[in-house]
Amino acid sequence: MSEFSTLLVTEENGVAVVTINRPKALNALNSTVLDELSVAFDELAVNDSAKVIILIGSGDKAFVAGADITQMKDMNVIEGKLFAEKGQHVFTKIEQFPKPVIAAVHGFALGGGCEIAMACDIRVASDAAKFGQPEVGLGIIPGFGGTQRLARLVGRGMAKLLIYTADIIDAPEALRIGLVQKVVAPEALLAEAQAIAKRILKKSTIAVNLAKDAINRGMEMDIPNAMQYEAYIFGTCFASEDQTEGMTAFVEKRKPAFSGVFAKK
Ligand code: DAK
Repeated sequence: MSEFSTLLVTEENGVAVVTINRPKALNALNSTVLDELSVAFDELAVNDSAKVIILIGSGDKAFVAGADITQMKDMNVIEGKLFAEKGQHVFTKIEQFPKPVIAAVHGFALGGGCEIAMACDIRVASDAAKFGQPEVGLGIIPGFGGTQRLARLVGRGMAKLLIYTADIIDAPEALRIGLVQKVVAPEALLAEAQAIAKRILKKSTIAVNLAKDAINRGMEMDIPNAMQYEAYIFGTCFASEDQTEGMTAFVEKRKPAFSGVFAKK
């Protein structure tokens, strides 16, 4: 992995942990963080040993307190547009990343922080996590996909309530509305994300990654096209050794030993 000034990246037993490491600025997303996230995810995409990614913030106050307001404050129109394109590009890269990405959220996940968590596949929160889209209070709207991803995750009415009021909600409320999938004690946060990663790692990597693609792309289609796409992806699974092994192991009443090899039988 490259050396980064705003990220820490570790990898162990198939799980890479990407830590956004600007605790003094509550891990706010400036151009450097966005550039480094882009490089880190590019490198993890081609790193065969990293099969699940966990994204977390450093320090005990914030996951990410949003885009860096001090950097944005004096941007002109061109700089604002370039910053938005950079952010949207990175968030889309995470959303479409060919492996599962789990956000582990402790403390503030505001603005771009909530948006980057929403670009991940699964969100685990500590019971001290706080979520919100405060942009309208800054004279802007959520611009890293928030108006789109929040509405898709929690429904239009709830997304409008949160975005129009800029209300900050706590972890139990985030769980209730479906913004996060699990809430645990702060000290258990990383362990819980790792436990989920471990359960995913026991399954066919090929099937898991294809399921991500089918869900993500299908959600952008109408039902007939999405069903057709699902059938196409389902068929693709039959080109993998994992499909043969998974079904053979079932018939032989043993646990499967997946190779992750995508090879035509
Ligand atoms: N940017 C830069 N610095 C930040 C920051 C941020 N978003 N959030 C916090 N910090 C810095 C503070 O300035 C402070 O720095 P020092 O004064 O110590 O140097 C340090 O982190 C600690 O923060 P506080 O002293 O404020 O800590 P508190 O516990 O009192 O308050 C807080 C925590 C999270 C409630 C508060 O810091 C806060 O309200 N932060 C701002 C939250 C926010 O509004 N976030 C949303 C940002 S808007 C775009 C696309 C997307 C976006 C923008 C553009 N385009 C399409 C162009 C996204 C926008 C956003 O994310």
